[in-house]
Amino acid sequence: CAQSEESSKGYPITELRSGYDCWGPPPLPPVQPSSSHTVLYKLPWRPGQSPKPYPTVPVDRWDQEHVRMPNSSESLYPVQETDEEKGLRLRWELVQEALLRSILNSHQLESAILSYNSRYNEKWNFRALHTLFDEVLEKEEADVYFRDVLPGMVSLALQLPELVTGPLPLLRKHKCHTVSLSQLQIGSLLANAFFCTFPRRNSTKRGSEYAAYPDINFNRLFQCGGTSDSNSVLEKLKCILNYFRRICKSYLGPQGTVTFSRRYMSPGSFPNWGKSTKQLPKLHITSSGFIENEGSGMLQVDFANKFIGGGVLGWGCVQEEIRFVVCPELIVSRLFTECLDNTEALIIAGCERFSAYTGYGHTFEWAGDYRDETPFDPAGRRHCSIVAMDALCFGNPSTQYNMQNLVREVNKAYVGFCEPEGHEGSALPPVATGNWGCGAFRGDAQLKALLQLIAAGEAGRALVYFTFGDQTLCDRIYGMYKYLTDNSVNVGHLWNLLNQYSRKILNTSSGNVPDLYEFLYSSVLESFEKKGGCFSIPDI
Ligand code: AR6
Repeated sequence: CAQSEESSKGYPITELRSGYDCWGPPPLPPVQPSSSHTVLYKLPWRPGQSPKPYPTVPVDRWDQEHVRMPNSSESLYPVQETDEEKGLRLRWELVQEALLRSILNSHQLESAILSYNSRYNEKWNFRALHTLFDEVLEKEEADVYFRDVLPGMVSLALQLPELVTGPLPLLRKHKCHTVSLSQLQIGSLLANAFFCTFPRRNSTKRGSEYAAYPDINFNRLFQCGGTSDSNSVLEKLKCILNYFRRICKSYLGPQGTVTFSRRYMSPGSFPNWGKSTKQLPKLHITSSGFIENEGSGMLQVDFANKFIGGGVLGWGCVQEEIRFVVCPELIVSRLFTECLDNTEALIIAGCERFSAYTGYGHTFEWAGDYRDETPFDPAGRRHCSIVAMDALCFGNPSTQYNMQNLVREVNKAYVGFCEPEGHEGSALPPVATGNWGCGAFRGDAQLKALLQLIAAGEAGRALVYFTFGDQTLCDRIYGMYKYLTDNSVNVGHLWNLLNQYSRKILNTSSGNVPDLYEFLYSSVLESFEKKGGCFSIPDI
């Protein structure tokens, strides 16, 4: 089953796709309101029109279970009424007054935003935003933005009370809960985030109400300027502006829907890895291509931070942040997703891609508008499913082979890959992944590939692995995979071998740590010889 192209190995991608019809069902529960699924628009979804908000009569909740909305009647802000007197005003009135004034450049935008965030007058700066509009964009382009795009963004932000009429639940730790929103509702929420209107979200200090949530107001991104790293921040801003330009320009607005599903498994409910008799999954591995392109129609892994989106609203510009700026609807998950614990993942189905890009990290650049032709499912979601799973970040990479860490990582991958309720028995699309946890988080890709194979094998779905241009890694992982499968090593057996390796390095002085793959080759060979067989290690 090896492929003809040198850069790709394993099962042909077409064969892996043929297991499910065309795009396959998204691995998510259907959109059906219930106690564990909040739907903030009217069902059923109809193509060609933007879904109407639900409920019809707005409900305002100002509590710890829901997002505190900027337009809540309980959202008050201190204002200096006279020289001596301070008073409280409705924050939403302040927002409306500020944003409805004429805003013709980034400096006026800064003043508007600070007028309802006056506590941060001395703390925030808008360096990146000013650099973009004063120095990077042509004057004509900047003028067009303030003349044509910004008013649309203001209008979208200020329609929040009419567009998001129901309380938006927080997706809290250790609770499986799903939220479905229309793309238009997400646009309005994100426009509010851009204008920094979300109350109680400006302090990330320990003990503050939202300390366990990612930040959502865009002020941190606006101030990431003035260093040699700021170029990628400016490019990220271009992606975001392109998103707003697109959704504000379209006459009907975006018409689809997006579902965000927090998945939690209690630590006691995971498979007993050492006892599993499941086969290793089918694997396609390639050094060319990207998860978000060639992984279309598959469950695409977001190499996440436990604070979803990681540094998207700051300096970060690696896999997760790039995905979030080219598909900005993902950013709204930061508004309501508490940081992920060890046995949790977030699945996002339906988001649209708006921008093309080139480069990575410091070389990242916005490469223009992107028209996403992905078809919709019957519930209005684009057939694009992303699973956010945060690997462990290893200060000292040698600790990644500790049993406790292996368990943590395999469980994390499993909670992301496993069959969602309601889909039992249906063929699940493959997982599109790669060097998860092996860039910023300093993991060993050879190990992580095996852990992901174990989790995918147990979950009963194929793995499509992108090594991001690394042909040697592609050959090595495939060589190991072929060796294991040729020798009928299954999930449980492989897990036990990793366990042995973990014990071995624990008892070895640091200089003499054996290479993981060498260890596996010789261990499998030993057990094979014991059974009277003879098998040679591939030469790679
Ligand atoms: N497709 C396939 N592989 C990719 C792609 C892509 N589009 N982009 C990168 N890679 P990294 P981590 C490969 O560092 O180590 C963020 O800040 C490439 O080989 O993004 O899990 C998050 O918010 C790259 O080195 O993931 C977290 O805070 C490798 O994937 C943190 O980084 C790992 O990408 C997560 O770090």
